[in-house]
Amino acid sequence: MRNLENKVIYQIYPKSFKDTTGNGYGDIQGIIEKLDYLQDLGVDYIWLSPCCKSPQNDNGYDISDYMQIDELFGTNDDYENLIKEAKKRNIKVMMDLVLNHTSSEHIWFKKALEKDEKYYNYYIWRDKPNNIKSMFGGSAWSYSEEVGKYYLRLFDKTQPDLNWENEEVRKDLYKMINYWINKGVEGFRLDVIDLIGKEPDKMILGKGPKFYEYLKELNNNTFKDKLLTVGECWGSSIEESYKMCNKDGLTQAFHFTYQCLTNKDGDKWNQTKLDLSKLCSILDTWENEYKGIEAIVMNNHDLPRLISLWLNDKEYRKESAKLLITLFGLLKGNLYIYQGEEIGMTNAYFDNIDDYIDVETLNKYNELKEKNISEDKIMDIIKLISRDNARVPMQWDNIENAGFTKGKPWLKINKNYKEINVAKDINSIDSIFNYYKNIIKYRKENYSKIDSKAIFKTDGKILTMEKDKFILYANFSDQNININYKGNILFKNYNNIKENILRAYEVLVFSK
Ligand code: TEU
Repeated sequence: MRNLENKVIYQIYPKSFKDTTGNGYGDIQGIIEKLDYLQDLGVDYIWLSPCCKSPQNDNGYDISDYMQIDELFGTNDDYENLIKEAKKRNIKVMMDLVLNHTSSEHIWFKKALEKDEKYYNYYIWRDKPNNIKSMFGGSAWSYSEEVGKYYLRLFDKTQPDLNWENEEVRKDLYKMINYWINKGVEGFRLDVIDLIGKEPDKMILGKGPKFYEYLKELNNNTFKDKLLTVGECWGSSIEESYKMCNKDGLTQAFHFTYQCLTNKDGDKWNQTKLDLSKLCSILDTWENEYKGIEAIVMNNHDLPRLISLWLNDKEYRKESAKLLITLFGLLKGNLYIYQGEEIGMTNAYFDNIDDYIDVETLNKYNELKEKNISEDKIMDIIKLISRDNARVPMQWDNIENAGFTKGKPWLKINKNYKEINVAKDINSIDSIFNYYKNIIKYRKENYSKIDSKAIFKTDGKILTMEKDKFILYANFSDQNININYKGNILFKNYNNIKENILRAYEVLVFSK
């Protein structure tokens, strides 16, 4: 493997990371200011969610100019300065590539609306829509009065899908990627990359017939198997992920199998209880069968905070956060950390729909209102699942606006910032931050002990993971449970250990 294994990648949502101008939005200068903090944590890469020019209808995943950094975040020079400053700290920059669609504000789409033949064929037009649904609710087809046809948009109506069958589209995208590689970007996260092979007339969306061919061409014209690339491929099986992760494709893929475990029948708006036996089976497959590099990820900008979804983010918040990073931090592959999880940030749980901004959330709210579901019932699921939960500003301090901005934050600050913030955690020896640092340090110094066969077991409350050199016990329940354990303690998430008892949300790791 191209020594791209056992890396720690820290995902930054630039809009919510650190504002240095007082306009209420995070910016690139703010990231530069926090590079020492990230170096102290021990990260190898920073993955920035998109900063290119965008009308922000989908917070930057609707790009109107791939070559221009949006002034909301700064300038192209700022981005190049970030790459330089990060490099000084042995941190590489990973760019978020949105290749499946552009913004409707992109010049290509504007020309398409003017019926410019070349750019008309950059998108997917039909006289009549079929019943493909958008990921954000409703039909995936929108009618253009200017063109007199429908265009495909698997996300928001302002995010028209690109026509990857058109070689001109692919060439323009490769040119753009190489521009950023030449600027010093050394990694790429590829947004919904499995959708580029779609065949809408056959109702094929993910991993279509030409997907692997496009992936090979993309890789051979840009990354050339030298850079760390991770594809976002919701619901990919181990076989599909394995098939796309090789020298002709990606380094690794986000499959989101375990993160979606509590989605009832695949519907995240319909939650069910965490089934530890299913978690064990997924982890067993990824740890023992998958030959590629697993992308270990608990949180991101689209998911509710995992300690809020799976465990107890109130009375046992610290124990819960440490339990999860102990289990996931001792898995093989690359470890992805989403901003704020290293200090145990939780869901924001905003009570009022007016406090939400996410297009997916607002569409879901309106859809459920139309079904005459009560406001309380709708808000209960939105408070748990909305993507805005993970997008609230980073909590740096206990001062106004959590030290994120001197202006009015674009999205409300989580009201628990006075108790949960970086300044407090950095200075507390048994904090979640310092626990994350220790897990990351252990990975760097003992990866051979992690990179071994794993045996997973569970009784429905306690999950055990046994590797050659250590055994982990994690109590996912709020009860005290008797167990027999022995060995030298390697990690614990309480200040002490109790003889043969595993307490609520307690995790213990013993070296063998
Ligand atoms: O996400 C793809 C996607 O399908 C999820 O965002 C969606 O919310 C799903 O329900 C998972 O909860 C990528 C980006 O990560 C996301 O932020 C963008 O909104 C989307 O693509 C469109 O670019």
